[in-house]
Amino acid sequence: MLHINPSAFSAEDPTPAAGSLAFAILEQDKTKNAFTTARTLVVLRGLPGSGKSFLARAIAEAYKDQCSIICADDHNVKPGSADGYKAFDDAIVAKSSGETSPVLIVVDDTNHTHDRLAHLRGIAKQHRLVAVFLEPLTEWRRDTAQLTKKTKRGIEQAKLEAMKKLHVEMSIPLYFGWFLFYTVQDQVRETATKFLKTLEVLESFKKHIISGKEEAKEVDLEQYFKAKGTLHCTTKFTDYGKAEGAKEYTDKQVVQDLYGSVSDLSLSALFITPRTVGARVSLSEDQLQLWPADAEKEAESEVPGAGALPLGSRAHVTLGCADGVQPVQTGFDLLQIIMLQKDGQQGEQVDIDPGTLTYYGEGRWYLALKEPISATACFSSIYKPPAPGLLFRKDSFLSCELL
Ligand code: 2AM
Repeated sequence: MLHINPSAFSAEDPTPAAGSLAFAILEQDKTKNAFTTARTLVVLRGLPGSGKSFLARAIAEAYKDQCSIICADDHNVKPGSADGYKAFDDAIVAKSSGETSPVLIVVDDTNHTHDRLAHLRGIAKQHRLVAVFLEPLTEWRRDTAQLTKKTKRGIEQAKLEAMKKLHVEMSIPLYFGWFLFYTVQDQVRETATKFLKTLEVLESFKKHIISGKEEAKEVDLEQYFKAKGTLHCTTKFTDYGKAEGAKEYTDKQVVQDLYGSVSDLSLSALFITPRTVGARVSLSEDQLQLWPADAEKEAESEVPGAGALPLGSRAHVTLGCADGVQPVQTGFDLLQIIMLQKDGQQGEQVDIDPGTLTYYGEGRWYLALKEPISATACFSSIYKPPAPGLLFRKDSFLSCELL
């Protein structure tokens, strides 16, 4: 339960409207505890007068000295204008990069354009911060007639209407999912690398080698698979509203309620195919509430019969892809393996240290882990620039691209 100390707010602050601070980041103990250790960038987004600064202060009050607010108003940034962003961004980067930087950094600005959202997410990624995008829950947050009265900046309603259009368009991200905390990503990558190294020297693997040829030959799996960004388990690919069911998913009460919440994903298996390497995620009952009812059905065209598999069967973390392969393939590869298992295929089994490894033919290997990996993750969303930009960087296998 959230207890707000009234003295933390200025005299101008209204009393919070019932439910207007109902955010997981403020109300859920597990989430709050996790955010006191994992560095997080909370990006507030909303029209002037919608209650962002009030929300920022509520977060600061809840997290005390572990939280720092960076407010656009303090950096001469004007809503709807590109001016002033250099100094503002420098301040955000300075807070994000310092060793003594606060755990929670709150960016208080309108953030109503794709550019700004993608840019801030890029900063978060560069500095290994989990990014969460929050809009105030005030009743008037999109009512421009009320907002003109509430904002102290004297913005005309017509201008607010123009901002609102962009703001509403950007309310649907590229995708939703659970984003692994960065320290957890390091551990999962390490485990994945060990798995590939184990395979490379395994006689039965060499025999079936990734190309499917029967002759034994050397293969460098760490070169073969390229890393694909921040490790995450996609729940819904919404494509900024263009994907089918995107709006319905975004508007679901459970998605709103659990947005920003932290939970532990159970990674129960690792698998590779000639196209992808991934981790299977076994979702809990609570996590399944966020899983779209048609996620498996949507894969029917790629994996016939997948629609009849239990909800959550497609849940995975992509760890790497072969050249030219898109990450969405990882979920299809996993579903194919699960279909084979469902059809009773035994495959060729080998016991290795972390669990039972099974070869299902056509270069498909599945390692059921004796001990599932518990991966702490935040249910959040992603905005990306249209094409890799200035910050692009590529390291060795299973490291992150910057954007
Ligand atoms: P995945 O690795 O979890 O499969 C951005 O493209 C992310 O969205 C990818 O990492 C991929 O996640 C997922 N994705 C892309 N296209 C998708 C689609 N059509 N359906 C589901 N997920 C998709």
